[in-house]
Amino acid sequence: MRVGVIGATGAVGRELVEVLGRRRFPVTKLRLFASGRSAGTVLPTPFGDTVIEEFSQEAARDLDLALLAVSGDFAKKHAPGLVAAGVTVVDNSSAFRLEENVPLVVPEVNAAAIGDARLIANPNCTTAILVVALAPLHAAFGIKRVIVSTYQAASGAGAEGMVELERETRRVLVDGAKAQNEVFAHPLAFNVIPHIDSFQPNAYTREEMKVAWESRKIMGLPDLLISCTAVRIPTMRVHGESVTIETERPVTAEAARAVLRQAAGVKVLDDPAALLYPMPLTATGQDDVEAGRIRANPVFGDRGLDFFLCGDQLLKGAALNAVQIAERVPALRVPA
Ligand code: 2RA
Repeated sequence: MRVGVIGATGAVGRELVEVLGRRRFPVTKLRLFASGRSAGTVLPTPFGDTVIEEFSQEAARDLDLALLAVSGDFAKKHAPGLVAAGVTVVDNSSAFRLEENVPLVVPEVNAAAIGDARLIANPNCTTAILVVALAPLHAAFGIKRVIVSTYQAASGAGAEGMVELERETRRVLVDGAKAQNEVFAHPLAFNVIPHIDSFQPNAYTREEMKVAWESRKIMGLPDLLISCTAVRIPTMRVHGESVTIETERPVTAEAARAVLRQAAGVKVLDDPAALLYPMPLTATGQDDVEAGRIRANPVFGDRGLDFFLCGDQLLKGAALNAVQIAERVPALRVPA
């Protein structure tokens, strides 16, 4: 299969190339596209050294699969043209996620939604990490309401965010200087920032609303009551999420643990006596979303649960989920 990664030099683009190799995606030719600035650079990949090309629709139209790790504006401009040329597109941006005729997919939850679509949207990282745990709990206990508070890593702001966190941490520790911010709204080193993406008229941020809008679409629950507070913290690449749910049917921590142990894409790490719970340090580089600190929430009697999730923002939150989607596209299936 001729596979193109568009936005190959970004944090998600680089991870896409690694994931394609690691999952032995049937690539006959890998092409890497980026802006003119990077064109001509040779990148080592699991498929051999590959020269970065400047993107144009003309150059990319003979691909079978295009994995887009670009801005929403770029995706809006170019994805329809690629699809019209017969390319299957998996888009990481928010451009098409809420469009009715574009499936928004987390394969563990709604792979069937892919159908015969040639343009498929990959959800926001925070949403993808959340729904792999919410969906099996909903199937088992019925979810009435969800309250989420996030602890989001610098990687959510791309490679520039990661570079800024590292540089500013050094600046403070090594140079004894004040941190300076360009990518984030405030210095992130030694800080937490309750502000990700733009503020909306309802006083939530767009990141917080994405969690609500996208979870409802993926889970097929348009009326799900869900509220999110999204916070950036000074970690590198794993998003943590503190989740409270109210359920339709009685739930216990033990029953929820049993459900999550069986859930695809989830790894239960929940033994406080052994100091075992989800953490960015253990979830980094892992495909599964870690779930732990599972406990009954007394506010909701026997119908409430608290738990904590950690998922690698660049993997399940982005590149891994995109490749898992591509693996499920019927038109791209390689005959056994
Ligand atoms: C963030 N969720 O963490 C966003 C990235 N898609 O900033």
